[in-house]
Formats: sequence, structure tokens, C-alpha cells
Amino acid sequence: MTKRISLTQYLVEQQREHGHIPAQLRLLIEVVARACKRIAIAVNKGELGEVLGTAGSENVQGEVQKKLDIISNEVLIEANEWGGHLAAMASEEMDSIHVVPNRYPQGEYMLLFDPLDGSSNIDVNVSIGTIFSVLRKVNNQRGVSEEDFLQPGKQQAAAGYCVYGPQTTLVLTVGDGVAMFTLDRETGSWVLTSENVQIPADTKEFAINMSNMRHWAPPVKRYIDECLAGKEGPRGKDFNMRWVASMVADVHRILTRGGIFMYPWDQRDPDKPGKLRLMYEANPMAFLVEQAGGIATNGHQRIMELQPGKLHERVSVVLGSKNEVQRVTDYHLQDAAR
Ligand code: P6P
Repeated sequence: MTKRISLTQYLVEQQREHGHIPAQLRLLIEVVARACKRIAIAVNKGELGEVLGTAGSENVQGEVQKKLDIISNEVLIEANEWGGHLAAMASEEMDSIHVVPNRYPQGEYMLLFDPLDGSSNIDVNVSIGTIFSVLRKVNNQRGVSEEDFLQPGKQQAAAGYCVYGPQTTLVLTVGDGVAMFTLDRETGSWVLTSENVQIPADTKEFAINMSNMRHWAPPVKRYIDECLAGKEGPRGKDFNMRWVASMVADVHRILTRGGIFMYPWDQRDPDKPGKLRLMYEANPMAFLVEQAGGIATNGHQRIMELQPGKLHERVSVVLGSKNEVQRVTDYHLQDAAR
């Protein structure tokens, strides 16, 4: 039974025992956790808060913004800019970075986030989430720029998400395993409910948007065909499929009971590596998955090794139970060797 302690006590004890949660990082994590609580309240109100539906605008991705996308983004910006722990922020919902205004002290970290991932699920009451990634500021001059954000995922100081589902759960890593905190709505506290999370190496559950099957590259089609062939096929076992269309919900399931999640390249837009964003979706999820004993690749190589070329860069994602992700990588290698 995991000892039921608060997020603050967990972070203080982690710093005392392992010393890699400096004060500014602890403050950052607690501020993001508090912002997620506020987002959870807005999400939970739904129509009662008149926050459903579209905002009548588009983001840099060309996606129609939901009211809650914009509200969540504003909550995270306002919560983080005055604390002195951050130099700048970047968001899926903002074209360029948001540098901490001169009226506030600058800190040594940079925060990236998808403020509300899975927006297509907001209006139909299906789990959605906030994803965040923390990088260290690389130069000590005040003028932080977009280029300072372009660090490979292996440089992350911390990463996590909050899933707004039947429970509101914050999942976090600072590089020493994965811990989960459930929001106690009666006290308003984040309570530790799981630590040292481990993803089983094998699974019978895959997550992919099957409607794109005709567009996939051969190795992906081969892998999924074999899953669909089940016991009678080359895998010799039946598989189950899940697709929530909220990466946070699908990854949370995988961290909780194993599985493989795939959003691969497809031929609809050959120059686009994939749909998901590298900096504030794939990298933080890859950090969490690897810290839980899983693997996260773009089908060919480790996501956290990729050198970003631009802030809103997209990437193919294959992550989860290591033996399944490795199989997909092997199929790509075999296909390339043909
Ligand atoms: P599709 C949500 O929009 C998202 O970015 C991820 O959270 C999710 O896994 C994926 O896109 C869903 O994409 O094409 O199935 O709607």
C-alpha cells in the first residue's frame, strides 16, 4: 500500500533523499499541479460553466480552439509567470514562446505544455488532460529565445500530465521513476497513490486509430495485421484494441496496465513525420514511459534522442510495453533492409 502523503511531502522527501528536486523545480511542479486543479474544476463544470464548445479561433496547428483550450492555456500562463522559477513558456496553443515579463524575476527553467490534450473529447465528456515538460534554461542572459527550447527530450528535468477522468490524477517524473497523485476533492490535496510505476514488458492491448490503416507504412500494417490475426496468426495470442483519442488517457492506461500506443507516419501528408507534437506531447510522454520501464520511439529511434528543429515540430510515436515497441522497430529495420 503506497503511503498516502501529499505532493509537497513527496517532493520534499525526494529532495532530502535524492537531492535532484531543487527549490525552483519543486515550486514549478507545485504551481503546475495547482493550475491543473483549477483546470480540473473548469473541465468538471462543463456546460454549467459555459465553457464547452469552440472559441471561434484557430491555433498555430490550424486546429479549431475550444473555449477550454484557451482557458487552460491562460490558467497555466498566469499561474507560472510571477513565481521566479521560469524564464519562459511554450504551448501548443501559442504561436511563439511566452517570456516571463520584466516585472518578474526570471528562473532557471522553461515550461512547455499542451494545456488541454484531446480537445475533440471535451464536449462529449470523455477523459482529456494537460501534458507538461520542463527544460533547463541553457544560457544565463535574460534574452531567452525559441532556440533555447530546441533541446532533445533526454534533457528534460521533469515531465508529467494530469488526466481529467473519473479520477483527476497527476502523473510525474523528475528522472527517478514515475509517481501518481490522485486529487482529493474534499481537501483539495494531491495524494500519492502510486510510485515506482512499471509498464509490463508484454501486452495484449494496442492503441491506434484504425481508420487510418490504408495510409500506414508496411511495417505498421504488418504489426497491426498480426495483432488482428490473433491466436490463429503468427503472434499466437488474441489482442484487444483501445483508442480514446486523448493521448493522456491512452498513455495513462498503458502506465497502469501495459499496452502499445501508436500514432505513426502515414502517406496522407508524406512530408509530415506524424500528427503528435514532439516538444510537448511525445517528449514528456516518452520520459514517463521510459522511467516506467517502457520504450518510446518514432518507429525507428528513441524519441528522446531526436534533435528538434522547430518548436511545433511533429513526430511519429510508438510507445509502451518494451517487447511490443521493439517488435515494431524490428519490422521497420527488416522493411528497410529489403
Ligand atoms: P485522432 C488529440 O487531438 C491528439 O493530439 C492526441 O491526444 C490523440 O492521441 C490524437 O490526437 C487523436 O488523433 O486522429 O484519432 O483524432
